[in-house]
Amino acid sequence: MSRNKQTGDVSVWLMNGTVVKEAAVLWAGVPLAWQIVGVGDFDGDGNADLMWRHAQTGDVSAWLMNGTMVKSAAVLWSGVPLAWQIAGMGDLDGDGKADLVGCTSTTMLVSFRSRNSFSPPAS
Ligand SMILES: [Ca+2]
Ligand SMILES: [Ca+2]
Repeated sequence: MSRNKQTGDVSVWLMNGTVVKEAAVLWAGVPLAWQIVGVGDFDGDGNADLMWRHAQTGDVSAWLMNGTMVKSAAVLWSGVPLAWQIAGMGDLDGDGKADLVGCTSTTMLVSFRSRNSFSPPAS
C-alpha cells in the first residue's frame, strides 16, 4: 500500500513472498486531507480493507476491498472530534472482522467492534 503525497494517488502491490504479483493504482487523486489510518479485514471476507480519516473534519471512512478493486466505500462516521485518534486495529473479539481502537490524549481506550456495526465515539 502506498500513497503519493503530491497527487494523493493510492497504489497497492499484491505480493507473493518477495515477488510482486500485481500492482495497481486503486484510486487517483484522493484528497490529501484523507489519510489512511489502518488496514484490516472489516467485513470478514478474507480481503484486507482500508480505513480513512479526514484530517480536518474528523470523518471516518472505509473502503471494502476485493484484491485491487474497491468493492464499496462509505463514510462510517461524520465529524468525529479530532481529539479522537485511531490508535490501531485488529480482531479484538476473534470474530474474523477487524475492530478499531480509538483513544484521546488521556489513557482511555475504546474499541469499536465490527461484529454488528461500527459505532462512533461519544463526543
Ligand atoms: Ca474485507
Ligand atoms: Ca472483531
